[in-house]
Amino acid sequence: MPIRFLHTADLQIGKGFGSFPPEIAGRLRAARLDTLKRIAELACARRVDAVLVAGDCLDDIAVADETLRRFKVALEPFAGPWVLLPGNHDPAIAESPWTRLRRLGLADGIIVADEPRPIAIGGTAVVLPAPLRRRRDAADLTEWFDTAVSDDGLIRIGLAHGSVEGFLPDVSEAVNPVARDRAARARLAYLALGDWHGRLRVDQRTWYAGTPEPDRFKDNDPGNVLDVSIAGPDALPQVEAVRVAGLHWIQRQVEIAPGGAADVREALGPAASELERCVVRLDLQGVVDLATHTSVLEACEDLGSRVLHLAVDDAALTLEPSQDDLDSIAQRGFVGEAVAALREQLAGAEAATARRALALLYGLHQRMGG
Ligand SMILES: [Mn+2]
Repeated sequence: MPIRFLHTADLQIGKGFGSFPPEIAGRLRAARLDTLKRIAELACARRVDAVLVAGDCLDDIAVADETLRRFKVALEPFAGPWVLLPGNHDPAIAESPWTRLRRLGLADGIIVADEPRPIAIGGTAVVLPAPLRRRRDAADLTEWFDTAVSDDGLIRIGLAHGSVEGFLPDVSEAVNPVARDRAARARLAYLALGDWHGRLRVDQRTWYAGTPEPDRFKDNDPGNVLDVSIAGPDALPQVEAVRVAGLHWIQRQVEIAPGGAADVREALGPAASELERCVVRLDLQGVVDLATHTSVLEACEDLGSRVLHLAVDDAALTLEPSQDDLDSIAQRGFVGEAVAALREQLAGAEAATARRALALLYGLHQRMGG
């Protein structure tokens, strides 16, 4: 008997996005709930047997009750079963979002996998969960899968949250480790993993789904859920990535040449048709005259009013006033004296500061139509 399910993880509902302005942070939080609702609708439309969430449904053990209620509502389009695994952001400690959710009342189809014991799914499969009971565990919590007994003919599916040993780039593996050969050792047809926010195939039976809604500028293929079909206990899984992300997070390095302000807008490339769904960070670099710099700032302001959010880092953009720039700034009175003083400093130790000050003066001058 086959099984088909959606595999997702790392929704981190309630994430604060504290580095963004409050209004934008609110929209980023709302996007995660919208995406969860889309996943529920997708599960319903595709008539899957279950949705497995491999940890970090919620961003923090202290998320507000309001957030927990909205989380429950977002699950409603799919009756279940949902199998929700506590991860390092929402570990199953004594007083956790899971105990609070139970008090708020959970629908029958919602299974909180906060105990390491088998969960039967529809008579064809058994899910073996490895819930986190603290944020960090040095032990491999998936070890019990190896000796877990299940009826012959059942499809064995592992569900865990952590770091596959010897596999992930730039990740400490001392915390929440998962043995790289766990699927083979525990005779799993599939091991559904969370914690790594990109989509990643570890082997043909072991996958990270990645977060379904991007939450940072990292180009590792977030924004999908995995639609997994398994024909029987020994069959290989068929895995299809389905795009569900609501927002695009785009970070670009933009080399600006003199006269090249249009490059700011062109940096976004094909995403340009959905600008209002883009969270953008531009790192500007290059050497430009002041006229170009003013045009670049205007182009950034224009782009900023078209996207959901734009952050610009121009620390690596070097300003090199041209003779035209300097000649066009008023030469008389207080401004003239300031310009003359700054021009003298262009060759000195404070040259970078002098260039910035001249750029400011130039910008003011242009805006006042001088
Ligand atoms: Mn995590």
